[in-house]
Amino acid sequence: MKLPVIPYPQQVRQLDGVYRLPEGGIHVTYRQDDTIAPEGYRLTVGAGILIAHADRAGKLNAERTLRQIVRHCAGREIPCCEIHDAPRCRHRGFMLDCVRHFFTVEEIKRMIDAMAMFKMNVFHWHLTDDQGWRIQIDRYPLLTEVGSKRPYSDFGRDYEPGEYGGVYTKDDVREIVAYCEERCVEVIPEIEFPGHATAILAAYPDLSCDGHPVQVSTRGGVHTNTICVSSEKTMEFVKNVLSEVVELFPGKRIHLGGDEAPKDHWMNCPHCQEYMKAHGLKNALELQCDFTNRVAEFLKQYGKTAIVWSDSIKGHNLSPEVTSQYWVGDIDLTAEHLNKGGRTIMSTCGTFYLDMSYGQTAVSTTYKGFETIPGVLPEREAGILGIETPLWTEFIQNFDRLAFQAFPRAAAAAERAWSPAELTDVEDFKARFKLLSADLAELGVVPAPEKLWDMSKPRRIWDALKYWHHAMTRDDIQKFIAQMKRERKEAEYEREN
Ligand code: TNX
Repeated sequence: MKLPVIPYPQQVRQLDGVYRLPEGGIHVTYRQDDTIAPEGYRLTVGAGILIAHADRAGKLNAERTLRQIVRHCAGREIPCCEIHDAPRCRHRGFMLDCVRHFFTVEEIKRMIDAMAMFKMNVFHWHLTDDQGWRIQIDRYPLLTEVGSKRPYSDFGRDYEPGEYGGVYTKDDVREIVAYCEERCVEVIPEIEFPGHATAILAAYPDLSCDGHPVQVSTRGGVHTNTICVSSEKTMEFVKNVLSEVVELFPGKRIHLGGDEAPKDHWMNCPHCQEYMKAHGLKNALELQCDFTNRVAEFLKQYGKTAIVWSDSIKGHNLSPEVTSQYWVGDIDLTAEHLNKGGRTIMSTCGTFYLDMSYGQTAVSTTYKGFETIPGVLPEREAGILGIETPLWTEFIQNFDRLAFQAFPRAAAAAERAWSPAELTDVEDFKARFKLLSADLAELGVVPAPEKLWDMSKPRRIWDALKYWHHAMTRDDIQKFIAQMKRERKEAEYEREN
């Protein structure tokens, strides 16, 4: 077996001899070396231990590697070696949905530690959705008072009685941000517009096209409650919210959501129709892109760029300055966005979604990752920033379940994003992961049992059926069909124009 390290380094040269761990703890000599790549390092284990790095992230990454080697090589001896390492992808992210279920600051910190152990460097924090608004915004107190609570929860076949809610105060946010900063992890907050907006509209109904009152949602799936994308009042709200958000997050990127935004309201809103005419927008897909472009333009003055889910590129007029995060649908659109000079983060749902059951997405599936995006010009491939693993929490009610869903798949994705593409032996990955799961256990993070990692075909089918039976009631299936029809209609708008 290889050295007990995940993600496996770019280059490992084993040298003769062993290094005996001294009784009083190991002593490391550090050297700053600007020729080393960002986040990269050189670790030499010989007569002594030497770490060379250009930046603080590189130093931390070297220490993460060293800790794994020291703890998991047998006995008090480690093999002498020289490691040259740097990430393949610069974006190695983990997304946590804190809306469908709420996780405490302490739980989030534990998850961040678990991710950072595998050199993930982005924490994408999903903070707003139909079922709750989870970040304090001083100017709009009703987002907390009304928008952060739902009367009960009813996801698929899981019914949880009793009011459910939670909100992160600005101090909570600062605490998470500082915690991530110490670990060289970028925090990307996600504030969803224009879809997944039911909680916003429950608090401020006049931000929708028709102003009808709605309630914070108690169920999953796609909701038609979108904000009105053509009204001044709505734009002012979006800007005011974001100007408080940008102050809290020192990172350069803000996620604007933008997935699953049904166009029903905009098609029936005289104001939206007028806006489309005035701005030469041919259909509602272009209208959504136009909205996103305006918000992205606003963020620019704060030195921030926007990220959106890949649904938002369907209008073809999204600015290439906005990064798209691919999760499902026509991959050609992503190629088109890249070829225009745009960027993408890969979160393909069948590969990287951690909320899927292990029957649907086996460890070996996540480990395979993706090869290339067909149709991308070679000179545009650098726009593929990396990989992110989203963890949606409709069916995840507590931290233990979170850990179960996340590991080992998040570690598999972390290795895919960091290590050389030629590294494809999933069995070797699993052997290393088994050793390292002791480190996770110390954080109270218990991975799924090995028997689930790669099940036989019949068991996978059975497991997938069980998942869908659990996730979907008859009512959900009807809603799902309605959504499919809606998407077909969207495709028609496009073809007609
Ligand atoms: C779709 S993935 C969503 C989420 C759900 C997820 C899983 C994405 C961008 N949107 O709102 O949680 O499916 O059910």
